[in-house]
Amino acid sequence: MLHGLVRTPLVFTVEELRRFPSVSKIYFLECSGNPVYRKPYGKTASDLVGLVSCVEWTGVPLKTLLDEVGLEAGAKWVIAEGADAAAMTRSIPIEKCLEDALVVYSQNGERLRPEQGYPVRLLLPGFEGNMSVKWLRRLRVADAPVHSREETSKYTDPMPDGKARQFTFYMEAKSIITRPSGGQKIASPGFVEITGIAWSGHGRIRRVEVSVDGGQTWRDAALQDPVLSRALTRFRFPWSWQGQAAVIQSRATDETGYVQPTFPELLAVRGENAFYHNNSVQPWRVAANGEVTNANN
Ligand SMILES: Nc1nc2c(c(=O)[nH]1)N[C@H]1C(S)=C(S)[C@@H](COP(=O)(O)O)O[C@H]1N2
Ligand SMILES: [Mo]
Repeated sequence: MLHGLVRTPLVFTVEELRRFPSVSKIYFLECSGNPVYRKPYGKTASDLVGLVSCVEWTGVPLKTLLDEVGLEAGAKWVIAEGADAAAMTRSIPIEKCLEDALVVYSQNGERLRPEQGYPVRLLLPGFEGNMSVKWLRRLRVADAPVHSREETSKYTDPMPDGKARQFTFYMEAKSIITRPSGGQKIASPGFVEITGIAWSGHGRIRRVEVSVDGGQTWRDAALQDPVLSRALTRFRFPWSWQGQAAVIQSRATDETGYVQPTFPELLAVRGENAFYHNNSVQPWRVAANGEVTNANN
């Protein structure tokens, strides 16, 4: 159902939704609690940033549906409601709804799986995963946000001054080395290809740098084409490892010029009480015997 500040409210079935012109787009989807902010951190790349995915989504631009019903004056937010027992609800600014929000029914060419929101979910490219409401049953156009549980008690960011940031939608630029990474072991000294993924909710990844000396010096990694907006980007970096103990890490820069921060840099701004939106650089410790562990632990 699409109703609220619209000229012609619309109740439609999934089959009717699928009669609209469709688009297929590749986007990442990441939980903003990926990883949680506080130590102790996990052991592996999957423990640390496993709550991210990147697939081809198929559905209808939300703009097409909003054009169909006609927005009335004062339409500033769209309130999306899920059909789960919690009726999970989020408020989405109208600008995002008209820019690139999708109402999707397929993922990688197959219908959404039950756990991904079958039959229909919202997909907000680059915004925190929580806002991509699954099992979507209602979109209400409104002049103000609803201040639901997920945008007050959850998914807000407590700051050192005791106030909290609300509506921190964007997932900022981030990267992680996935090989070699925590839990893995380099078999013997010699050539090692360092590789990983980078992404940004603000658009394309422009650059990924890798350091193999604990952050003293950085060099550019190669980005694998195509580098898509708001999608995971693979990077690769050749390393000649002589069997010494080392700390390796990657840092991403996106098309806005924003550079991924270190954890101490994040801590200096956000303080100790933050929880979501930890996009800090992930250092891995390589021991002389080739074992790789989380250098933050
Ligand atoms: N209706 C509904 N939608 C939801 C959720 C939920 O609990 N209920 N979880 C959200 C959260 S917190 C995230 S991170 C993403 C995860 O999407 P995925 O399971 O497809 O990775 O879905 C979001 N959409
Ligand atoms: Mo999440």
